[in-house]
Amino acid sequence: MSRDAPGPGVVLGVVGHDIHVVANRILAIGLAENGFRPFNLGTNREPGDFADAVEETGARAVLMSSLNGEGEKACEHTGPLFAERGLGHVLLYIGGNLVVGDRPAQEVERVFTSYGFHRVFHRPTGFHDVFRALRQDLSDGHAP
Ligand code: B12
Repeated sequence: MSRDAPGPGVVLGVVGHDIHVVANRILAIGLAENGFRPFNLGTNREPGDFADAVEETGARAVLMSSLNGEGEKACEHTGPLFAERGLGHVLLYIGGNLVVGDRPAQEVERVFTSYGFHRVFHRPTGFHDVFRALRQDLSDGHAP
């Protein structure tokens, strides 16, 4: 995806030692078809890789996936890491199968919000709802 293409830049990828790639691919296609400019890092990524990509591309949002149950550990320091690197203005979303076991969605949301994520999508999610939220948060100038 070209840096000069129109639409807000969005970095996406799968965090941790996680190779579940299907949702990531669908999400990338959906973003492009819905007026965003996706930069897809693919699988097996650390939070720092997302920050690197934001610096490189000027993207305004990050969409992380975590499917294999590692997310709770792998994402713990995401918000502070972005803030330390001067990227506190970047919108952080995470989605997937975010924890091991059957825990209430509200509890999962609380955990990942405490890590610095602005929106948390645990388990199956309609991507059109995600794109709508993204558009809204970006047009609000995002300062959740
Ligand atoms: C296919 C699959 C695999 C394939 C992956 C192939 C590939 N390269 O993609 C293989 C066989 C390799 C695999 C391996 C493993 N898997 Co697997 N796998 C699956 C399976 C059957 C389907 C995943 C899938 O592609 N679904 C289709 C996509 C479209 O849906 P999705 O991934 O669920 O994503 C949806 C949402 O989560 C959400 N979403 C996802 N990302 C994001 C991001 C954002 C920002 C948003 C908003 C939304 C969002 O949107 C999507 C649409 O609703 C699931 C079970 C299931 N039925 O879901 C298990 C599952 C994900 N796997 C699981 C596990 C445990 C593993 C292994 C650890 C097993 C093992 N012991 O080896 C390994 C991990 C390997 C690794 N290093 O990551 C568990 C994870 C459990 C957990 N989180 O606690 C699951 C849930 C199975 C289970 N019920 O136990 N797996």
